[in-house]
Amino acid sequence: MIDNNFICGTLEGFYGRPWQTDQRLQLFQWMKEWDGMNTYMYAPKDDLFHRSKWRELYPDLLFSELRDLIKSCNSSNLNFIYAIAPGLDIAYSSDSDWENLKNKIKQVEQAGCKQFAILFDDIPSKLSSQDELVFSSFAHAHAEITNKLYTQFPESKLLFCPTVYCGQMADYDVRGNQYLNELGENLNSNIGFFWTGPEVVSKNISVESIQELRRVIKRKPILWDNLHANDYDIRQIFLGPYLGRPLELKNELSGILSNPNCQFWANYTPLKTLGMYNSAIDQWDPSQSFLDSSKEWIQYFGNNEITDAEIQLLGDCFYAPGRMGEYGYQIVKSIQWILNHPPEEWDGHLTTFKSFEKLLNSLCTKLMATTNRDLLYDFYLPLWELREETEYVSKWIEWKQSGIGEFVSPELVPRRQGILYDIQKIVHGE
Ligand code: GDL
Repeated sequence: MIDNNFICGTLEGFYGRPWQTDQRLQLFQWMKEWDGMNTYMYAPKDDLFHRSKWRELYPDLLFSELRDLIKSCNSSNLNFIYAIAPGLDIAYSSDSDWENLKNKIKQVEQAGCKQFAILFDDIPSKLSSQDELVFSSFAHAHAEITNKLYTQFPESKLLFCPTVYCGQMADYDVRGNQYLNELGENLNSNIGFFWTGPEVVSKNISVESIQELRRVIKRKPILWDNLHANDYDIRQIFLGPYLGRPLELKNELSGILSNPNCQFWANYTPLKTLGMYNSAIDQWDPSQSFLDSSKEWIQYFGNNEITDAEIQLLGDCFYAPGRMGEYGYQIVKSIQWILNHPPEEWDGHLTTFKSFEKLLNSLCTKLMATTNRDLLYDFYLPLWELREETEYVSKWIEWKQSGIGEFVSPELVPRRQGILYDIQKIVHGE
């Protein structure tokens, strides 16, 4: 049985261009149809009124858009959580900032929202001299303002994101972290507590790590899961399934919200498989869940000539942070072999590479003709780069097989130049 009190869903909480209204409506439609998903949290870092201008009320047009969004979410039987992120410049001890915060929440409440979150991630972690006169510590300020908000809106659910939100930020000493211990003592125990795992982007999360955290914060945390987030590296995209979290982890958590790729259309499989993970009882097979959900994902590709094999190739190449799908590993292995061995030893590796190249090219051609242009643009950068690199290898193979002269790069336009690459060369070497 799925626990209906377990929060599970999507968190739009990345840096970069927020999703469009029609994309969010599509998301609600998906989540309504899927098992295991019940929540959407609105926290786009670059909604001006969520973070930079948190004090200001939404102007009329944006307010009515937000109201419509909340309505659609609720009518899909999903919980809508509105998050506010005042931490960049709030004066914790100021009465006027308290009024600003209260008024903003009241405004969103009038739009029909009943659940809120207050976020203190990625902010300056030192109190101003004015606040130091009133609060003994950063945790004291956070607990006090969040508890006050909780008391002010007794009908609403409230979640809290700390400034230390992963093991790494606690110098991997969660038990000894003063900020977390103080919050555990002082933050009202009915307030939800976000955590991203051992790292900001946690490849794996162990049951023990969360048990340790629970003892410190005195409640079950909600996982703010950045597994599929890609806002920190625009050249990557993650299409793989929900993985690296044992099923038993759910017992230690009060919820999981996935903060996924900025590119909306990349998120079908990551989110669908999170719902599947939440519904799973005693067995979890990420690769199988990927295969199952990608069969449904294909209908959104806007070209019914695209095949299962092409979608799987896409997923296996762009799987998860630091991980590829099985086919991705085979391709890399074959390229490595080819580059380091004479042509007479290439055998099956050449076949693997050639069939990969063919599949990739046919996928790209079909995507170019898709009627879902937004989906195409979402995949453009990583796919384009992969295709260029593949073409390069292909030309090198041709040259090697011909046995003639020097290898001449087939690149027609210069790539990977500019200030970023120059700095990287100096810092990290060639
Ligand atoms: C973060 C940010 C999040 C961002 C993610 C990945 C949290 C709590 N905050 O640190 O907004 O999308 O990293 O870059 O994760």
